[in-house]
Amino acid sequence: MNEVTDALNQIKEAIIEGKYEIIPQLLEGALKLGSEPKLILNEYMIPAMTEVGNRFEKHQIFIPEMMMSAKAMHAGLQIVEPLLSKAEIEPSGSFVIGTVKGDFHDIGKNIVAIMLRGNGIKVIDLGSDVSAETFVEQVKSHGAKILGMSALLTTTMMQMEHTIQLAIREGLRENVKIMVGGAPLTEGFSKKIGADCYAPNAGAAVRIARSILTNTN
Ligand code: B12
Repeated sequence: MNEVTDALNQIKEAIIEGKYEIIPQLLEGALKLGSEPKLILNEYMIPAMTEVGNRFEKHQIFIPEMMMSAKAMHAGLQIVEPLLSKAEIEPSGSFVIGTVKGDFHDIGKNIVAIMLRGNGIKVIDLGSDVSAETFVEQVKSHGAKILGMSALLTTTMMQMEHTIQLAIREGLRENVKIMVGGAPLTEGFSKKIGADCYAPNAGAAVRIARSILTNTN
């Protein structure tokens, strides 16, 4: 294994093992060796979290380990984000994003936000555990063209429908495109609840958002 691949695999391993203290040092090393931030994120950091999920599902790890991995992922995202944003093109519209009420999973939502920002889109990130009322209020006050909602739990997915229904009641639905995502979602579910689009990953989210913003500008 060459030096670069070895450095990248160490990052993946450190996230899986939840060794957040060594993440900055490992990332700096990989970047010094010339690794692209986007490649580190897409090919090593995100797959590390997928592996964490697999191990949790097989009862090989438990919540405390999962939390350590999430902490390591956050430490890595803080370093990678400014580097990805350097590729910024001109802003083309605003995108309100958040994880739905009752759901504290924010890693995937943060990655989507980072990638959108890196593609010149103004993002208003409401964080996690966001109520339908807050989503609707924030879309109104920012005049956002897209609302993105994330859910990682089957028990919180239905919050998306509540938000869409509230947007309809508030007369906002015609002005905003609604995009949904998160591991348990499907295209069919997104159609069923009346969303405009579903994206299975951050790359697709960026592609769809750019096309919406280009067509509505
Ligand atoms: C890390 C993690 C946690 C961390 C979260 C830390 C954090 N700050 O986010 C902690 C430890 C806190 C946690 C807690 C819990 N978790 Co958890 N968690 C995970 C885990 C391992 C990884 C999630 C993750 O970060 N994935 C990596 C990211 C990059 O992927 P992603 O989120 O899917 O995002 C991508 C796409 O989905 C998409 N996307 C995501 N959001 C959006 C939004 C938009 C708008 C778009 C367009 C696209 C998009 O783009 C992203 C990037 O490509 C998953 C397992 C899994 N396989 O998903 C379980 C998992 C989601 N958790 C689960 C459970 C059960 C829980 C708990 C209920 C456990 C408990 N008993 O307490 C609690 C719930 C707490 C709460 N109320 O939210 C279950 C859910 C099962 C279900 N059917 O609902 C899973 C699937 C594990 C399992 N296999 O059982 N968890």
